[in-house]
Amino acid sequence: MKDTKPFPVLKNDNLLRAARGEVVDRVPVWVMRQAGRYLPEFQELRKQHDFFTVCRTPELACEVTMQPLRRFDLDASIIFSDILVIPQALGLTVEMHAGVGPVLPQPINTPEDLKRLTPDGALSRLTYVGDAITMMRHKLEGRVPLIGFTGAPWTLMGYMIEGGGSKTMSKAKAWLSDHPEDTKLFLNLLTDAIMQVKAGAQMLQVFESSAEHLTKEDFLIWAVPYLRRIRDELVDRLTKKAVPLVPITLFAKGAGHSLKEQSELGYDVIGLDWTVDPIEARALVGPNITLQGNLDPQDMYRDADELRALTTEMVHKFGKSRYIANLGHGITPQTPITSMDVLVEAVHKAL
Ligand code: 1CP
Repeated sequence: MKDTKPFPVLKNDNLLRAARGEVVDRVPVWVMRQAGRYLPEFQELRKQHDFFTVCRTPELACEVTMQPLRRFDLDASIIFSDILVIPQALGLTVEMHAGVGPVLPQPINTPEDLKRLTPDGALSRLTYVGDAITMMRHKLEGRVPLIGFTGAPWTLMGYMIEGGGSKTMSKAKAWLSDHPEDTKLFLNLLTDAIMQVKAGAQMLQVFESSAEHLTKEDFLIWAVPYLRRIRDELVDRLTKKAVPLVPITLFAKGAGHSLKEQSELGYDVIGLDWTVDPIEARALVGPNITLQGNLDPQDMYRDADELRALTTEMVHKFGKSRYIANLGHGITPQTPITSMDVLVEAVHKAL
C-alpha cells in the first residue's frame, strides 16, 4: 500500500535556500557519490546484495542513503540509485561487475537496434525509485533535504552504445556523424524516459557526466537542446499538476567551456568540475544562479591541513551567497573516510 502520511517538516533547509538564492545559516555541503564505495558499511552490504537489488529494494536503498548521514554533518542526502536504471527500464540488460562498473552485454550497435527499446511502460518499471524516495523522506525525519537524480540523454546514450563506461566514447561519438537523425530520435526518447523519473524529491540533479567527451560545438548541438527540454518539461508537468517546483541542478562535467550557455537553460544550480575557476564561473553565469562544486576529488587524499586549507580557499572564492559546496565529481573509492569530516567541517567554518 502506498504511504500517504505527510512528510516530516524540514529542519536544515540550507541546501534549498542556497539553491533559491536565499540567506543561509551556513554554506551547505554534500558530496557526489557520498553513498557508496568508500564506506566499509556499504562494501559490507554489497557483499550480501547485488547492486541493482539494492536499488530496487526501498529498505536497502534507504539504508545506503542513510549511511553517510550517520557519520558526517552533511546538509543533503541523495537517494541511492544509478543513472543506468533508465536503460534497464527501456529493456536493456545492465549488470554491475565488481571492480569494473556497469556492463551492458547487448548494447545498441545500429539504429535498427533502437527497435529493441521498450519506452512504453518504462515509467511503471521505475516505481521502485519513487517508493525509495517516499520511504527515505520519512526516514530522514526532516533532518536534511533529499536529492533525486537522473542521467542526461547524451550520457545515457553513451553507456547504451558503448555497453559500459568508456574512456573515449568513440562508438557513441561516431553515431553523431554517421546517424545524426537517429541520434536525435535516440536522445529524445531518453528525454521522455527521464521525465518519468521525477518522484517527489526536494531537489533534482541532472548528470551529464560524459559532456567531457564532446567539443563545445557538439555539446551545444547534442546536449544543450535536450538539457533544455528536460528542465522545461519538468517545470511544465509540475506546474500543470500544481506540484510545487523543486530546484534543479545541471552538472555537465567537462563543459566549463559553455557556462554561459548552461546558465541560460533555466536551471537553478550549475555544478562545476574542478577545472573551472570559481571567480571566472561566477562572472560567466551572473548573479542569479547558484554554483555547486568544485574541489578536485583527488584533494581528498591530501593530509588534513592541506585539505582544510584548499577547502577554505574554495569557499572564500565562491562566497556564502548562492553556493553549495561539493567535490568537482564523485568521491573516489579509496578516499580516506577521515577526509570527509575535514571537508565538511572546513566548509562550515570557512565563513
Ligand atoms: O558495485 C558497486 O557498488 C558499484 C559502485 C556504484 C555506486 C555506489 C555505482 C556503479 N553506482 C553507484 C551509485 C550511484 N551512481 C549514485 C548514488 C548516490 C550518491 O551517493 O551519489 C549516483 C548519483 C550515481 C550516478 C552515476 N552512475 C553516474 C553519474 C555521476 C558520475 O559519477 O558521473 C554515472 C556516470 C554512473 C554510472 C556508473 N555506475 C557505477 C559506476 C562505477 C559508474 C561509472 C562507470 C564509468 O563510467 O566508468
